[in-house]
Amino acid sequence: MKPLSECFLYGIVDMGYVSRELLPTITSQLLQGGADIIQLRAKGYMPREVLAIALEIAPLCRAAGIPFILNDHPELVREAGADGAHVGQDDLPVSEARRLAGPGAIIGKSTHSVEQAIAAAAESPDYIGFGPLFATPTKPDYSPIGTEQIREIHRRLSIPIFCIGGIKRSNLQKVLNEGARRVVIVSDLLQAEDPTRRALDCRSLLKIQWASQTS
Ligand code: TZP
Ligand code: MG
Repeated sequence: MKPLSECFLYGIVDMGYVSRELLPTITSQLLQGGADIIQLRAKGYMPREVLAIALEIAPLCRAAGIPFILNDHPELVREAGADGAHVGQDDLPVSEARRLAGPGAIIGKSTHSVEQAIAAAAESPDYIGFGPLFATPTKPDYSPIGTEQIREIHRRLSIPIFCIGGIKRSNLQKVLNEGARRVVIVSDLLQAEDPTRRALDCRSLLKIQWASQTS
């Protein structure tokens, strides 16, 4: 499986955007487009349903050698054949999620400010999400935090940081110019006419940035 250190484009298959029937198709499209890590986000679904859906997605990610993460539900990680779980500020602590998900699982945590990111890092998640950078219909109740703190948070933390929230192909270069290295993109991939093409375009911008920072 691809290590997190090599993951730059994080795609979320969010059931607020994709019907259950189309989930495997769009997951495959994102994988073909070079998504490095995939999360299933099924807000409002019963654990039983999340498990059934995850069991359809997990083999696709496994075949692609890409980590598959469940939003919430660390207790389902093993049964679903997933590789980890993502918890929010109001969810279980990282340590508890890790205990439920089992040895070797990837645990990520959402953060919405520099202070939260620093506090979250002290819980030793495998990565954090940082945002929403911009206002987004995917998480409408959250105030955008802007891009000014991206550099600071990268200076202060050494774990992988995935910037998130309102990131699109059209503003990705700006976000990278502000210091982001890794991004989560949800609606811009899922609503693209050709999600594979959109993911490939985003991946190539990330790759150029990544190559320029390591050379
Ligand atoms: N957490 C912070 S912003 C966000 C989540 C899940 C939604 C990102 O979605 P989009 O469509 O890429 O703005
Ligand atoms: Mg949550």
